[in-house]
Amino acid sequence: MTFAELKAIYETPFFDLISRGRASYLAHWKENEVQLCTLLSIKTGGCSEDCGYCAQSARYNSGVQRENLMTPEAIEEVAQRARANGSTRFCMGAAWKGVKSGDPRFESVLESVRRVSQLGMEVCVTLGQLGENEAHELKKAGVTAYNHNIDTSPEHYPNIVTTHTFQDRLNTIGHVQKAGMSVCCGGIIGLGESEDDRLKMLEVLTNFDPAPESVPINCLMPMPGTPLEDQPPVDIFQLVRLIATTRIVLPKAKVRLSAGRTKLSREAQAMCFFAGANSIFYGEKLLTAANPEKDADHQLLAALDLKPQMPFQGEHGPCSEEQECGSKMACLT
Ligand code: SAM
Ligand code: DTB
Ligand code: SF4
Repeated sequence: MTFAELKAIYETPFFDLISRGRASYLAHWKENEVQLCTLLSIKTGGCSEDCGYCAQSARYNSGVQRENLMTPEAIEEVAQRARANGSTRFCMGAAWKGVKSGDPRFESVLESVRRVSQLGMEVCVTLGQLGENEAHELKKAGVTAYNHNIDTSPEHYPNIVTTHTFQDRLNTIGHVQKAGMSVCCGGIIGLGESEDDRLKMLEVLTNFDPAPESVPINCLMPMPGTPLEDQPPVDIFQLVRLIATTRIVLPKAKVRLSAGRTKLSREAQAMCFFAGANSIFYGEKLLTAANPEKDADHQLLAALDLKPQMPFQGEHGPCSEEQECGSKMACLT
């Protein structure tokens, strides 16, 4: 899609826009289901990159302590608990610029992926840059989706990150697509960008081939010590507009209401779900930043008559055919 087309949708009168978002959601998804995803930071802090929003960059005094890569055993334990708590997707994040085949740390991540994929949840990883080989190895180990955000528009990106380029991000996404993994790619709002920048980001996402399977929309969590620590909060109606626009132009994607929910009221989150968001990160912690309490999320979903997506039946293994829901896993229904 073009920027002009996206802008025309985004500028639709607010209530018409969210009604269109809801209609697009209902046409493509089972009514009133929200996917719960658990996020685990398997390697925290000490990252070489200078992403201006990130508490895990070694360049900023954010108070985040550098930790070693978690063992496959420890990761598997957390994944088992996540499944027991109703998560159907387990996402492992590492504070790395990227990974290289043959590196023992990458081999260890592959082993973790093999173990988690046996549990019957969708397996997502976000490890930074990948080449073709690394992408193939991850796919072979059982990764469902690779998360690699473009974060903002190509124009604004160099104001936020200087240690790698927007094109580097696209190259990794190309390798992920070529290896046959689903792409989870979205961005952050609240980085000092304009609303046009957000639509330019969406323009890039709508031109991916194949389309992204999941689009996380993060609101900046301003992390102490980072260059963006004093950014003002995002306007809720701008967030809802962006979610509705994303739902309309990428109707089959999971639109994930990601970082920043601790700053949103229940009413604000309800509006995001109405506009088309159908997935959240679930559990008290994101990677290093706070997330709502589990009980609060259960209460919110119950109050809105939203059901967590049904768990997958691990023992039946991956489904050979892509289902309407976009997942490649066998589900209970
Ligand atoms: N190092 C890998 C990378 O950069 O792709 C994986 C981890 S990185 C923390 C994953 C994503 O988290 C980033 O692309 C960004 O969208 C999001 N993120 C990081 N810090 C954030 C913050 N303070 N607020 C909102 N989103 C954030
Ligand atoms: C994504 O888009 N958001 C998640 C996940 N993908 C890896 C990460 C959010 C991180 C928020 C900041 C933190 O916890 O440090
Ligand atoms: Fe490193 Fe990823 Fe944080 Fe950037 S966003 S500093 S690459 S962990």
